[in-house]
Amino acid sequence: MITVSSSPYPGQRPGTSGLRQRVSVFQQPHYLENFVQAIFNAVPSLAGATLVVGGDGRYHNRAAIARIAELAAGNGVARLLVGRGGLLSTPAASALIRQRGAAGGLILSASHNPGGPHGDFGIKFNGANGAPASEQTSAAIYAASTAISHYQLAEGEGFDLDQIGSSELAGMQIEVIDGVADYADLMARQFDFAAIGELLRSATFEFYFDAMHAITGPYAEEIFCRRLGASRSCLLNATPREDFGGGHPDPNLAHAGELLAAVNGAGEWALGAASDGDGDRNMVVGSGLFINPCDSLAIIAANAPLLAGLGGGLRGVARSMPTSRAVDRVAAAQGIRCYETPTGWKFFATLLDGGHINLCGEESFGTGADHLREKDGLWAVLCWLNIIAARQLSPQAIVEHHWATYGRDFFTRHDYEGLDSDAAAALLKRLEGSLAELAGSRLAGLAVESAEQFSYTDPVDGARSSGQGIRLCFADGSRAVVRLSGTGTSGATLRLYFDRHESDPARHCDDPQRALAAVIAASAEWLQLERSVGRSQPDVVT
Ligand code: VG1
Ligand code: CO
Repeated sequence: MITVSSSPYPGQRPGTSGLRQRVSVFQQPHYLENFVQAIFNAVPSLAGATLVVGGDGRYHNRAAIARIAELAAGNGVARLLVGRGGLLSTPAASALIRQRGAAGGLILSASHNPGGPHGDFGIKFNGANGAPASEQTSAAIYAASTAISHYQLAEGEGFDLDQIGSSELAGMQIEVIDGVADYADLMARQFDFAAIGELLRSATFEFYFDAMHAITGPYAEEIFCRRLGASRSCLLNATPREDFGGGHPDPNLAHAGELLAAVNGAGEWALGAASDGDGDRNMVVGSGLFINPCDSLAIIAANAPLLAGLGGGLRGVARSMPTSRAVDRVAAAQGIRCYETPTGWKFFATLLDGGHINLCGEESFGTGADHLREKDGLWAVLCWLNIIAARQLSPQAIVEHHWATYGRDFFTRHDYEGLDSDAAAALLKRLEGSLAELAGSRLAGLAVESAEQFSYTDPVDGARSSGQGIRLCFADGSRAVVRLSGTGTSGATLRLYFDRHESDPARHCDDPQRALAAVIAASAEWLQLERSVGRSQPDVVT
């Protein structure tokens, strides 16, 4: 056993359940060690217990796992469960923690952030329920990281990350397992694999899945090709690469060009899907049809009785605050409750644990359910395949039928990336200061009904979270939400969200930007972005 002295460091952003930084920052001496030791200090239940570790395969994954094994043994972990090749998708890790009774897991990923030696790396800590660390645990880890004086290592011979089997390191058992099989078994229990298999093998249906050279490739191959009989040619970019092939593993219209080209070239009976770096998010598209994640959540909710994993119906649903209110309408029709939470999956986890909901989602392409405690990209794609197979309707017809029943919630998100952090913080401060005088005023002709900072009290554990995004509600029913991203690693990212419900199908239009033009103009007048952060156009429009 070796004890290395070390000094406090301000690595983790307070209030976040993990650490996300440039690879070069992680490669500094003691940096990763400090954070992982802070986790062991803050979560004493890990000693003597099982710990899961795996990542999305990005650069530095293997080196980090080798070091984490030494730290785990040095801190008395009894058993380390590692995905073969060091690979585990975020949802698969969450499931594994739950299935194997682990006390927690370390997921090595910076999700959608680019990888490679010049890209980003990250470590997330999930607790015994498989969910991202709660606000309280995150705060305890942060506090431990500012008070750290040393870390403990057990040095031993390295173990073979690519070979399934058991080995030992200073009394700790290391088990390298097949991370894909358990997850595929879990999916087989959630869906009607016979019906989906028939759909995927039929000549009239075309399916494409883009793994974006990130973690979901091996999972997609096992599930779609080996178990469901789809042709191997339905998979795009299915080999995990340390730099994601130089791409940006973010499933959105800006970054999934290859997928969009394939699906748009197919007929109405086609579905395309993509996942992000660590496999927790999803995008689904039809031919010439973008299904926004808020609508996707609502459509899954409306079709829940068709999905075995949702137990024949819904207990309750939840969405993050900036997500459109499309799912609220489905909940109202079914007489169940819809919870509105701050952005981030940990807020859904307590509602799932408490049995209040069994379906939830975010506008940022995250959808999930009660089967584990993370958002789950492949699960959402399987929902769509199952719904199409059960209803024998094309994606287009399913979406149109939904809008005809519930009306349509137009939604868009505008991201301004790489802003000067001080300028962005000053902007948010100025906006907050102007909230009181906004209510009752008009912006670009639109009457403001209310303007507030969103706060949330967890109905299960009573924890209070404030400052979760500024929300303006207008008299015509539209909303604008402003918040700063918590996941970027360079400068600040400002996210603006807009939504508006349209009940008259005759007034539907194909372009959400046009449908939301009035509320976009109103918030532009308020934000004055050109003046405050020197930008007039967003970098990414979803
Ligand atoms: C973004 C999304 C948020 C999501 C988070 C983690 O956060 O907006 O909805 O939960 O990423 O997703 P932010 O703070 O940048 O807006 V991921 O795929 O990192 O696991
Ligand atoms: Co992710």
